[in-house]
Amino acid sequence: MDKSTAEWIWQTMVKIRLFEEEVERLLQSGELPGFAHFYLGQEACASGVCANLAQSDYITSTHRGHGHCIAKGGRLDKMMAELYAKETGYNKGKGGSMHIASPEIGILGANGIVGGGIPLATGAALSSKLKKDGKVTVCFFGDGATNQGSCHESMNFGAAFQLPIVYVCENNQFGVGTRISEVTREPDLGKRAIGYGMPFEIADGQDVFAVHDVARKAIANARAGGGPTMLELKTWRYRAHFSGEPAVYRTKEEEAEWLKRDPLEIAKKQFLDKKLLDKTQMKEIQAAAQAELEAAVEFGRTSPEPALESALADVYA
Ligand SMILES: Cc1ncc(C[n+]2csc(CCOP(=O)(O)OP(=O)(O)O)c2C)c(N)n1
Repeated sequence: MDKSTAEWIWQTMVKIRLFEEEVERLLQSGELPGFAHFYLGQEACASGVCANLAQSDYITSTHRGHGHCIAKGGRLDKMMAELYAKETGYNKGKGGSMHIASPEIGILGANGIVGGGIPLATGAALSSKLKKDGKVTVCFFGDGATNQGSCHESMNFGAAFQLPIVYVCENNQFGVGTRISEVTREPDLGKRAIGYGMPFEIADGQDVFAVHDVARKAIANARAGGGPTMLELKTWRYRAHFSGEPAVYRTKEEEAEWLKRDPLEIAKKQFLDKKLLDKTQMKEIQAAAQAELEAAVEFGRTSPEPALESALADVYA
């Protein structure tokens, strides 16, 4: 990893952490409407993967999508305005947390339907193959989504037609309150790729170097015409499934074990040890991210509400 990539990754991980913590505060205080699925704890996954993408490449995301959006270059102010349901948001305030999309920068959308993004990603990759546009699609999904039919159908299709796509399963161990081991016998979800004749890698999702490494190879291979790869990133969401849910299904002991391996702490140590970043640089990056976040909140707060007459505009179904 070179210094500029390290800088970008640290900036991205910090932005995701600060954004999510702020959204949590704003929801708890009642200032933001609705609820959100926090990406806290999974920062290394989106950051390590997207560090290998160009702006023109595509991603599809999930209900837990803020981290993917930030890592693909989403602006904090337009994201925050969307959460405030304001006209200046990415979806003019009509999408909210689970539907943020920005096709101009390759974000084909978060998705409230579990497994819903996987066929969309596969279709985007098919379009790239037919148009020979050199783009790669990264499809993010959770462990729960691997048991959706759409996942099986899409991965089989992607492999059969050797599409330029990387299927990234962020295995945070739970689908709402269901432990993946209760509903799936094989703990290594990456091995499912064998059934499709697709290569796979299983990596530590808390270690951004490990994530970056497997993603770099898979994305380069897809771009070179080598077809899809499945990545399984073992990770842990710090919060409950969504804001306000009690998370009674996890033990304090396993939570404590995972918290010992915080992705930002691991990254910080490695950046310093490998002399890719120094402490002053890291502090400056953190301060800049904090300032950007504060400006984003102000933008969201003060932006206008969508006009009543626009209620049916951009609504397709
Ligand atoms: C088709 C469908 N079924 C059920 C739900 C309700 N639901 C929302 S999130 C979720 C769990 C998803 O788990 P996973 O894919 O592992 O993602 P994670 O929440 O862990 O990031 C479920 C069942 C839904 N939104 N869509």
